[in-house]
Amino acid sequence: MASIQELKDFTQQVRRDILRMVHAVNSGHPGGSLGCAEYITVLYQEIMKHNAEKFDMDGKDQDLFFLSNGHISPVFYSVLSRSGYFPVSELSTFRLLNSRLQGHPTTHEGLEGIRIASGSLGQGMSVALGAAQAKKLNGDDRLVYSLHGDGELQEGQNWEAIMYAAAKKVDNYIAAVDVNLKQIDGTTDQVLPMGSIKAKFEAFGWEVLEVKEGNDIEAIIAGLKKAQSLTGNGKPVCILLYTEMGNGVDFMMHTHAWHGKAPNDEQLENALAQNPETLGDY
Ligand SMILES: Cc1ncc(C[n+]2csc(CCOP(=O)(O)OP(=O)(O)O)c2C)c(N)n1
Ligand SMILES: [Mg+2]
Repeated sequence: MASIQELKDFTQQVRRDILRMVHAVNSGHPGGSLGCAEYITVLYQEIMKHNAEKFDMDGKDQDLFFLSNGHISPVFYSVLSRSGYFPVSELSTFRLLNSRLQGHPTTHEGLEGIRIASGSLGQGMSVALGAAQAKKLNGDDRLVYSLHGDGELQEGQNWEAIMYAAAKKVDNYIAAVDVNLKQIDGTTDQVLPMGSIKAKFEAFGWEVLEVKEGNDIEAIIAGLKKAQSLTGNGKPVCILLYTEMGNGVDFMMHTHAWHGKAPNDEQLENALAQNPETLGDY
């Protein structure tokens, strides 16, 4: 078990990695990545039972995580590497030709920790549900986790999966939605208002809980423990995680502008000064 301070330090280094990765290639998605840094850190460092040293695609007797909003790959790659899946130095190859760290995660490069290609939004829940059902069929009592963007919920395939999960009582599954109220071109309300996401999941038969402080490590741990306690009761579980896009870098917060834009040299320097090194840069 890591201390809260250790988890905060880990997250701060993850923020640096995200910023440096996208800056180096002048492309990628820092906004959502920064917003989800605490959540993915807590999952891999505190909550999931997983084995970084012996990665295989099946993940039998391990908890599985599927990143559906694949554009936030920088945060995923950073947490995976710093959790021991692959060398941290490989973060320097982000988005380069022939790199295993493509802009959106893919499987055929064999990067340890990646079990699905994602980035074409809306598909991750369907895959996660298949994995969760496979665990049940195999008598494997570990859990499946996934993460989705709020804008991503506008993709129709999600609602087919949400309906299926409840109908088939996939209760070994915890899906989280990154509710930052923003997406590529503006607020979710400007692009396509969805009304109450909570009411919608509930209407489909899910157990829903909210983590109002989605960038607070302790609130996330409490939310995930509560979610775990709700599994096994015949219903899939949804966590609505209220985050701040661009969290931890003052000029990237409260705007959708950094959804998919890299900082320039000066902006990088400013952003890194707000997030001093904790575990060592790659
Ligand atoms: C099927 C599909 N349509 C469109 C896109 C382009 N796209 C990439 S990210 C994004 C916005 C997603 O919003 P959200 O899930 O809220 O992510 P956030 O901006 O909060 O990181 C869109 C439309 C895509 N990747 N896949
Ligand atoms: Mg969003």
